[in-house]
Amino acid sequence: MTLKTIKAEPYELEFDPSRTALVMIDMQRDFVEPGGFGEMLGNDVSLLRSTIEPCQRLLAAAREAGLFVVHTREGHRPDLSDCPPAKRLRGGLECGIGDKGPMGRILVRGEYGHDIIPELYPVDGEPVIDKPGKGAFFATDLDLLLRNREIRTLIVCGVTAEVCVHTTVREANDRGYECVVPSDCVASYFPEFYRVALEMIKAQGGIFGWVSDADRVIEALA
Ligand code: TIU
Repeated sequence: MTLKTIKAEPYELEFDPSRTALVMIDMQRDFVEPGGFGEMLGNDVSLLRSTIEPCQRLLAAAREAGLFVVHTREGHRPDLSDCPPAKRLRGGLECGIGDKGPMGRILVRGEYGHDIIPELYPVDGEPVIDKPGKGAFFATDLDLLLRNREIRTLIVCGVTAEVCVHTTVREANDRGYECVVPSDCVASYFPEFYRVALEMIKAQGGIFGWVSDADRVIEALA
């Protein structure tokens, strides 16, 4: 076992690459691409698209270093039987979960908009976790996959910082994983939420984990 060190806040993080996973959260067309669900709701997707290039670099470095790479997608079965009515009805949207949106039915598995953007598409052997909630551990087998590989450290990337990334980091923290979030590999539609989401992770001595960036994580993986 060779331990490596990521320069991060609030302090350096030691990790064992053979027990570390890269978790790419919900880099789906409907959240990230112009013309998708996110933009239809009035959001500026360019704020999210800035993560694509650093995520690509980090994903390449992680694959090169032999890290376990996992992708997630938020979405539901076509009959919506796994979508809580509270989630489906929230916001009273004219076009919400399950409805026909600009890129297919919103947050429904198998639809074009639900899939991962081509720039970050999984390669053979990389599991894709389809999750009905915001957190990647809720009602999925992610924890089982990670424990079977004795994974201890998670590098968590994706969107959005304060919603699915944060929920996943909090779930992982309570399950005993150490999480590091590269700041340029996560984003929010709300700049203030992005800033505070990262502050909240590293406050109080790293209450939920560590914050670093793509370059410093890549340097550590080299
Ligand atoms: N993936 C994820 O964060 N899902 C969301 O619904 N995010 C929002 O910010 N709305």
